[in-house]
Amino acid sequence: MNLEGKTFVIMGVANRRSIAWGAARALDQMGANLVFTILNERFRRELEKLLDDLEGNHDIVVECDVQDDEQIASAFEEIGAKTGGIDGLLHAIAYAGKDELQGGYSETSREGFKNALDISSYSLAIIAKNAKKIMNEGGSIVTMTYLGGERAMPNYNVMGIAKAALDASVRYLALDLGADGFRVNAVSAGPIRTLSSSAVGEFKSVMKEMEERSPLKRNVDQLEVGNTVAFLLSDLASGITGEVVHVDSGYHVMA
Ligand code: 0WD
Repeated sequence: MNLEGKTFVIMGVANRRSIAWGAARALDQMGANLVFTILNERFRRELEKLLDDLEGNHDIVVECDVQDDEQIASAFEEIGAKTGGIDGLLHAIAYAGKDELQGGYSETSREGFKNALDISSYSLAIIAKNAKKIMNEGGSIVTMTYLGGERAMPNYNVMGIAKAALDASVRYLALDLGADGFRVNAVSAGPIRTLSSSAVGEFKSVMKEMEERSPLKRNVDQLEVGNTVAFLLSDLASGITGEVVHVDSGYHVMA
């Protein structure tokens, strides 16, 4: 796939293992220009170490904490001014406290619930609001979700509720932004070892079950997920919006 001349914003690279980094590598191989947003300055050093691995244009790195409305607005203004317009965006951001990701869901605190839903679900709406102002014709937004939003899975708890809200947000944003010709979709990835997933209780056993029970009998990796993100960001997916595409070795079809 050739994405030369296209510019995409990547949100959510924490380190080399991040799914967002898998997407960045896939898009870079396809010739796209990339803009990165980071949670805070702490992540800039980590990202800069990785950027040498990319071939294409990736000079713009902007701080954007999705809990800060003003910072989001100024980040997207800056990105718009520096790029002259973007063709799409990957939102690969989620957070829940470690305490909330083990034991029973009924033990979730009000504060933990608010925080998880704010960062992991609401953020897509406010990002869409700001991104649409600088998006070129045919622009596309992709977010990352997980099967735990469709089914009850041990330990995923409040993050499952957040993913269910995120999946519904994809449908409502698809309707909203569709009026301007913009698309909004989600990729539901199988379990992948990253900084975020290491906080989920008994995560190893989830990965083992994928290997044993999924139709492909193996786990997926960041690059496979990234390739699907690239497809949804590209014009090849011009008729797809409001969709959740599972990149999980087919695990979601199993009873
Ligand atoms: O198995 C997995 N790893 C799966 C992940 C399976 C299916 C879906 N996902 C989803 C996650 O829920 C998330 O939405 O993919 C997305 C990316 O997750 P990841 O690549 O597994 O995790 P990670 O490398 O930790 O990146 C997520 C990043 C944060 O990292 P940390 O570890 O510091 O929480 O999200 C960013 C941050 O860089 N982030 C924020 N960015 C802006 N503002 C914020 C924030 N407030 N909070 C977290």
